Amino acid sequence: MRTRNENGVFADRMNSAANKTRKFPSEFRRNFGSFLAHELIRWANLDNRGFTMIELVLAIVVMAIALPPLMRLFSETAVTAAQVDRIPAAASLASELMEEIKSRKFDELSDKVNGNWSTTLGSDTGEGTTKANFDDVDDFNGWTQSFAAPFADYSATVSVAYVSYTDLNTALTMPSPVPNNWTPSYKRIAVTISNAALPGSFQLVTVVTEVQFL
Ligand SMILES: [Ca+2]
Repeated sequence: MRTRNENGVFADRMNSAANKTRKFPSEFRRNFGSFLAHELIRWANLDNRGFTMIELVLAIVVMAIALPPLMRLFSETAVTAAQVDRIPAAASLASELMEEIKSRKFDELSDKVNGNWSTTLGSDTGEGTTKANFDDVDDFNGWTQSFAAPFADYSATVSVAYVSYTDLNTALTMPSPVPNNWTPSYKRIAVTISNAALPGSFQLVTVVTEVQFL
């Protein structure tokens, strides 16, 4: 005859359920026999155990070691993103100004005097500091300007110098006085764009010669 316990459940059913609960881990491992099963059971057993003090301390130590580099990585990424946005704008502004300079003639003089082109570089008499008055490329030597919004945080400087055809990248210092037949027929134009968010300035350089204006 089947007997019931105080909750009204059959005793033999209770025993059966208890046996299944006790046997479950070993049967589970035997049936599947895998490391994964073992780990699952171990994880399940740990579920209600909570953390020991040593585990908590270790977790804090790991966080303390890992967090600073991670935070630095995030801030560096933000700075780099700001720079990436500004570099194409700087290149575009430099190119625009360079094209404007190159649209002017090679020299104020229409022909050499004593074998020389202009012996001073910069705006000529009557041209002042108004860009619209500039009619040759070296009028822009020493030119500085800012830009209208949304590029108000960019600025430009320009330098123009004679260079020898043997070294187009090295500006020649004008001698004083300038001897006859000294000035080369090449001028190096350097447009430099600056922005406070960029680690360095952006420079665009080209060389022009009087031949292209003939
Ligand atoms: Ca001029």
